[in-house]
Amino acid sequence: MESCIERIKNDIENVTKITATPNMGCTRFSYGKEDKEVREYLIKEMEDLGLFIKIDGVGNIRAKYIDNNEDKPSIMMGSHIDTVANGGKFDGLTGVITGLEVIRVMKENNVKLDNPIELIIFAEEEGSNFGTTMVGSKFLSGTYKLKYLNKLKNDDGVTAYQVMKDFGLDVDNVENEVLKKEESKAMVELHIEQGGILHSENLPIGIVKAIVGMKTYKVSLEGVSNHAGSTPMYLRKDPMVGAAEIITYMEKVAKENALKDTVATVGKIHCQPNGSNVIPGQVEFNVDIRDVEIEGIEIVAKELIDKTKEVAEKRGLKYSIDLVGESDCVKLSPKVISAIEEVAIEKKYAYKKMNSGAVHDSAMLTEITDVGMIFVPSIDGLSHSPQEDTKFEDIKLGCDLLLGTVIKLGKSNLMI
Ligand code: HGY
Ligand code: MN
Ligand code: MN
Repeated sequence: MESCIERIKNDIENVTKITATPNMGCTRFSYGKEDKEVREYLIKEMEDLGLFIKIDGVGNIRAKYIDNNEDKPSIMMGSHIDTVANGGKFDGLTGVITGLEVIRVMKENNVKLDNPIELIIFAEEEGSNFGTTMVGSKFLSGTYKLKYLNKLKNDDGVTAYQVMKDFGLDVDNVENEVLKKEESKAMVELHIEQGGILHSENLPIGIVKAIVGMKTYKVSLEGVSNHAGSTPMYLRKDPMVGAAEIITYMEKVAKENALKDTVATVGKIHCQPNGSNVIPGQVEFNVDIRDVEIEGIEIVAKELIDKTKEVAEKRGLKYSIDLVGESDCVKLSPKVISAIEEVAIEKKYAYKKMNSGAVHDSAMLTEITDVGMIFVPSIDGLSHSPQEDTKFEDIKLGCDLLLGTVIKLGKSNLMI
């Protein structure tokens, strides 16, 4: 019993054609036109499989394959379908398509399990709309409450609540849809590694031990907007130069003063009024800090706050620092890890146990259910880029490992 590489390829190619930036990678933000089109495609595939489909108030899709076992907790699979701007074909989507394929293969082979199988598509995992990751899974896990959606705004200043309402979601009901412990026996997410370890070591499979935690801060610096030509240097209150000083200092701290796995990134910056002959009035940027140890994150966060205060006072700038998103470092379930490992050994797959430098929705479910993750290689470790690539042969191997793991977890003799 194996997955079908042609169906996997067909689904991934069909979905990746739906992008706001053709020929420049995948751009599919949650709640947008492309997201709607992909949802329609996948919901049709799920309906054809006879799955019971529910869409919650923030747009998470839960599709259940029930076979005289509806009173039992589900074995869950899934990931996300939204992307970063000009992102890759495989980030998130691979976990959704392989989950769909696992259900197809189980139905075709009339596999009977003691537990229902559930495919979850998490909404707004990338945070491309509102600047904070894993929004859908933070609501499904009950981490975020409804009022938070009026705090979160997109670049046009529209609240997340309104964006979701306009998308046709029953947002007000979201707090009644939190995943309960008794609903889930395990969650297994398949995802591309988004790093270069597996590809460089020529390994087809990664079994994830831990997922990094992260904190995202939004720093806002306000100076005096003025003429670029007639304003002497000594009279300036320039927030762009202040931002540059803080951003380069963040790199230094992450490299030299934190822990070996600590990373800090500034990838999003806004400058007002953004004219080449105008000294900016305001500059805003996000600082994304991650590590598998919380201490690494705290070191960089403290230095960010202290440095911002020092630079703002020195340059006569007003400033604010807001924590706009965070998630804990999580260790994954030893029971699910060993289930994945047993199947990999049975199938004679070479594999490596490793940590994840990217965050994933499954990280939000570790307090509710037993969570495991399967990685497949990213060629040259590239991700969040149009050059992101993974061999379909590796995706098929990962899918067969996911299938074997779900069957192992779904047999009652394997208490978990
Ligand atoms: O940012 C991340 O790690 C994930 O790709 N959203
Ligand atoms: Mn992802
Ligand atoms: Mn991503």
